[in-house]
Amino acid sequence: MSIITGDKAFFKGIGQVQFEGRESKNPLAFRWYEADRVVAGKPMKDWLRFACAYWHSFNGDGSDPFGGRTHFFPWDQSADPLQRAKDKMDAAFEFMTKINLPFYCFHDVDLIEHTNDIQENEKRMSFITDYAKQKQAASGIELLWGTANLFSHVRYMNGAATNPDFHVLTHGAAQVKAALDATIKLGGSNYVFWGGREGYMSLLNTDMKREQEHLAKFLHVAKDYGRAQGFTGTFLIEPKPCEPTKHQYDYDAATVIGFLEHFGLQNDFKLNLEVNHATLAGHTFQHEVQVAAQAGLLGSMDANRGDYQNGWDTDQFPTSVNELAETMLILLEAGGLNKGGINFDAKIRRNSTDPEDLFYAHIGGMDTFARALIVADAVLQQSDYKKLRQQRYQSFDSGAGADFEAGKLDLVALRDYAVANGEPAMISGKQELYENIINQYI
Ligand code: XUL
Ligand code: CO
Repeated sequence: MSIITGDKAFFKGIGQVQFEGRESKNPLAFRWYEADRVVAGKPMKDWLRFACAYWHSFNGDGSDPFGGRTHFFPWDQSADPLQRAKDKMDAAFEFMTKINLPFYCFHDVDLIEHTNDIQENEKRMSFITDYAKQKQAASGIELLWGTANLFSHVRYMNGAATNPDFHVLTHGAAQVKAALDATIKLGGSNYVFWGGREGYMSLLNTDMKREQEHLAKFLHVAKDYGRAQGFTGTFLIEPKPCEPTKHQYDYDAATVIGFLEHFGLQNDFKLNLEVNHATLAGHTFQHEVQVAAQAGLLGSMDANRGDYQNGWDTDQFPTSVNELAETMLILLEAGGLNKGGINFDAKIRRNSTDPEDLFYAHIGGMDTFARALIVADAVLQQSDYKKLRQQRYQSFDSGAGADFEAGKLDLVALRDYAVANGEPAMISGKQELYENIINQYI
């Protein structure tokens, strides 16, 4: 990969970020993320498949509901929207190259500004994806997933695929078609649906059954179109319980799995799980990953964290090795993400206003995941963790317990066993021991 220097550089003075090891004092170096280091049989980069989220890193301007922009970055200065889009893409590829991020993810409107003219938008998408194709070829960076933003435009205030007005639904379809075309053109591994406004603000004005059926039909036609165009990647649904809607239909992993199976979508769709969305649903991220993994529907991850003192989606960069180590245990046992990856759906704070803050944020996130992966692998390889968990269930390994698992015992037989064997002995769950094992390897 060539390093952008001189006048053309947006991140002047920042060179290639390297792995320097645990003792390094260089804030622009990795302490744990060593792309080619082999962990559990394959290089770290293949387990983690990190991606940059275009919207937070290159569109985010620091504004919040209480104040306007605080981030004034040099790639959004041109008066011409096409030139602005190219400048932003130059900045994005410079950043990703310098920090060694192998993938990126986008919404259609992140790549290039959209108008209210569908055909003009299609032309713009074609223009900017031509440019992205060149940038990908020159850098080796790939597209992890594309998606359409069906939640920001005023027309989507009552939803897109679940809008009570069919006309609005068709505009959503036009955007999904163009975003799918773009994803296919750029060789994307996945295509994401996050239904920020696919839900309700009040049940009083909502025919929930009809809206959910519309959502399923919409996903079917999108999937059929993608497959007809030769898309072999995975379609992903990203659960979130609320925000911006009061209740989102893709509430959490279990809800989405039930929906996919009910509407016959489970063979083409998997889940893209996001840390802070899990927390908002009242779950740990580990819980969501486990639910998806055991259903064979673990697709990809959006990495971030919330704030335990408040209840909205703060999209901060991950920093807790302890929490992520628990997630990595599940990921390792599930065999990885296959075509998925770990997308930093996280933003630097409103008052983090220097270009290098974007580097610190991603270095922190990548190092935290790398360290968590190493810890989880050590726990699985070196400790009694797996053995202890397995032993908790040993009463099902033979005898009547095994007969029960094999479906050989009816309710009366179970009752008779209880009578014959009296009161069970107390067996400790040993939670503190398990918690200590994780800490022992950090
Ligand atoms: C919103 C969110 C989205 C999706 C893509 O909470 O996570 O950015 O990841 O639409
Ligand atoms: Co997300």
